[in-house]
Amino acid sequence: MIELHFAPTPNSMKIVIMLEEIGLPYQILHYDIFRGDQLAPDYALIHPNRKLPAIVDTKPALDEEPLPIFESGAILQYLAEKSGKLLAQAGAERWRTLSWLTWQVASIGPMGGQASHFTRYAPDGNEYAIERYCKELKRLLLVLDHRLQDAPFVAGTSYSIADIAIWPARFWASLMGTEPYDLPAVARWLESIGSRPAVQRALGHPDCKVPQSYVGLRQRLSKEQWSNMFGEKMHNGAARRILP
Ligand SMILES: N[C@@H](CCC(=O)N[C@@H](CS)C(=O)NCC(=O)O)C(=O)O
Repeated sequence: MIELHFAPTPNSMKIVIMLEEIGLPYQILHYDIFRGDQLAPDYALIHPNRKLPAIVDTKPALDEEPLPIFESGAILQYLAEKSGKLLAQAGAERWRTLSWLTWQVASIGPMGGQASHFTRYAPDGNEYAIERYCKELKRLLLVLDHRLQDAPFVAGTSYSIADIAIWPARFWASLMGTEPYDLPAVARWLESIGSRPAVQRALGHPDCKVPQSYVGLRQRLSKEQWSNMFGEKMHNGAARRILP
């Protein structure tokens, strides 16, 4: 059984899609990140950086102990290796998959996250930051489009964990006026992945509904929500060392 520590955001949705694709049994444990559920002391033992998603494999292959894994890229690789699906075992396709997976977690993910922060949560008057991150997001989507003009999937001929990692970009790209459907190859790829039965099951999963506070531009957070997500409570959470 895989326990999935989940918030209804693109990073957690990658893992729901993957679990639906490979057919491993899983249980979703829901976190309200605005309420600060991720700051509960014990969660640091699963995810030292206190973000979502994380998983706990209650029956790992080699260890007797339940195995926690954090960072969506590492979780996708772990589940691919455990199931023997969606990551080639060797050769060029494997390395293209890992290159594009790393591009997602190191480039379009963080840039999209900053674009999302400044367009949705930051106080007004951050025009420079909004322009910088939205422009960079658009540039990265163009890089993706060029790749997808040459191949049906990012790693080449086969659907892989790299496609699963990048596909949820559609959530925030369209929110920020960087409409990915304007890019023809990206649009074709978004639709082909979006119509997969596993992706449809993930999107329709009753535990994956997205509340209004997670979407929409210019959100107004309460002081408590702000502190949990970006302020003092979030920083204090990292300041404490939690012993196993
Ligand atoms: N690099 C991480 C990013 C995780 C991340 O930033 N998760 C967000 C939700 S999408 C989160 O937990 N935010 C809550 C917070 O920052 O306190 C991954 O790929 O797993």
